[in-house]
Amino acid sequence: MRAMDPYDVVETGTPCLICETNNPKDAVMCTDCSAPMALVHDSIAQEREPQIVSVVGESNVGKTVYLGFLLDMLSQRAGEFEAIPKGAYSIDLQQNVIGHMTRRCFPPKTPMEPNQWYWAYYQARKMKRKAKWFDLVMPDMAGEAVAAEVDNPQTFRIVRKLLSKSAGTLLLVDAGLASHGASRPDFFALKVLSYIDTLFKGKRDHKIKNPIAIVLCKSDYCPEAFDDAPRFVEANLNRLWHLCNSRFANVEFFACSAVGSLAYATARDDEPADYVQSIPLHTALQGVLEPFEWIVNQI
Ligand SMILES: Nc1nc2c(ncn2[C@@H]2O[C@H](COP(=O)(O)OP(=O)(O)OP(=O)(O)O)[C@@H](O)[C@H]2O)c(=O)[nH]1
Ligand SMILES: [Mg+2]
Ligand SMILES: [Zn+2]
Repeated sequence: MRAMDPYDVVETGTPCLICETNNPKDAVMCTDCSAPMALVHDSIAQEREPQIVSVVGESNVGKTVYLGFLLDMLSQRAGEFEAIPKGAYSIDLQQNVIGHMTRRCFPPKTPMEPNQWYWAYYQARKMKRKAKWFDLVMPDMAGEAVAAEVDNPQTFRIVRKLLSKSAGTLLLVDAGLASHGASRPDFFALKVLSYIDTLFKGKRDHKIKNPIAIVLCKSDYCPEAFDDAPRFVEANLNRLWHLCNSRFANVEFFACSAVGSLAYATARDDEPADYVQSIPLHTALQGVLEPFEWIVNQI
């Protein structure tokens, strides 16, 4: 009898949902991109092609906080949706965020290694009779990984795979910084959008049709963003505004905030003197669900 060739196992194994690499049947994570293999098993059980919604933005923009609260709202049947988490791993992200915020601290920074990211897989539908169920996969990427891939394409293949397979994208931008005249949020958003533009190989006269929601995070620092989000973008993120208009057919702008009031803690004796930490005194969610609802209505 021929000894079992390890390559046979790989070839007959399960293809990863994100990067399509064949994995051994009992693999927990994809050997190539680290996406949880439970996504594949759960999606086979649903007999539907899952839709990926990606949340991108610079490090520290507020992706983890946003996604954690969004998933928590969805699982509490907020708005016009009902959503059911598939698999216990889908609850870890919201539990992590809610757990930290109830202790009045923000969750820690997402590690750069994809095998440490949280993934959520939800089954969702509108709360209407006979509304169709669809499956949503939402990973919480690290901003540094997004930046690395955007600056040097192919360095973080998982980011590339996720963005190219996404049915919709939420691009988070730090509105607090932008309102104070910083150009960094504008440039970062511009890089991500031009990356997406090349990824979908849009011809010069064909605009990209994939829905992109521009989410103005930390709008508690600049309440005017809530009054008129497009106007805020035109005034404070002008480069982004122009690229959206010239290359993307399906863009919408939203203001969002997770905290009601903040306190600031300064250095202990053993810490650097310029150390300031913000402490969320209470959560007050504003505009968290709207961008997601809009994306889902477009896909
Ligand atoms: N004022 C205000 N600050 C916020 C809000 N959301 C997040 N922050 C601040 O932004 C910081 C970063 O939030 P995260 O959600 O961890 O950011 P991230 O985009 O996941 O960052 P990476 O994990 O490094 O990619 C938090 O520690 C808070 O200080 C908000 O709604 N309002
Ligand atoms: Mg994070
Ligand atoms: Zn993979």
